[in-house]
Amino acid sequence: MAGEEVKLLGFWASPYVLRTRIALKIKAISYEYVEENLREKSELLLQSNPIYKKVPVLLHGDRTICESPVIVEYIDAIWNTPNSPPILPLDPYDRAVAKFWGVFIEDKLHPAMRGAARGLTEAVRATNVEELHSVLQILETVLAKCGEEKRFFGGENLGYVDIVLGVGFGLDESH
Ligand SMILES: N[C@@H](CCC(=O)N[C@@H](CS)C(=O)NCC(=O)O)C(=O)O
Repeated sequence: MAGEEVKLLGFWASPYVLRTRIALKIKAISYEYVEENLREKSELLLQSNPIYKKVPVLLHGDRTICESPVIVEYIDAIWNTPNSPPILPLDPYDRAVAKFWGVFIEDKLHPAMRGAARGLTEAVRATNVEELHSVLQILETVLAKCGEEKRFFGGENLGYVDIVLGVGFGLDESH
């Protein structure tokens, strides 16, 4: 399976697509990148992701994988040779912790960031900024604790939480 053709449907400005490109880069996977026009989505995108009709979509042989955290996890699981650095921790509990913070980033941080930027009135924005502060406080505490002796959330190498979180804060493929 690992040797099958890999294709990624993406959009240049999408942080979600960037997550998957970073994962593919970590694993040194050759793949074909197909840039989508999100105003005029291709038949391939509509057929591959009929539920959400969004990028990224990973096509691996005859398999289709959607949703960036799921794709990152899939890439990690399929290309798991001893020479390729793991993206998720190998220990089941550490994996669960990393995935928990991934969900927190999706469910709490991203809506709080959107709310702080887009609140309709001054008062709503002020409440949203407060909410964002408290979410960031939680993340900062966790990251400071994890980072005490390590460079990244999960250790010395860029891992799952770094990828899920970092694309919103300037992490790109060159990292
Ligand atoms: N939860 C999805 C979000 C993907 C997403 O929102 N993709 C945007 C590009 S940044 C998209 O395809 N938008 C097209 C649309 O909403 O029609 C993931 O993590 O992959």
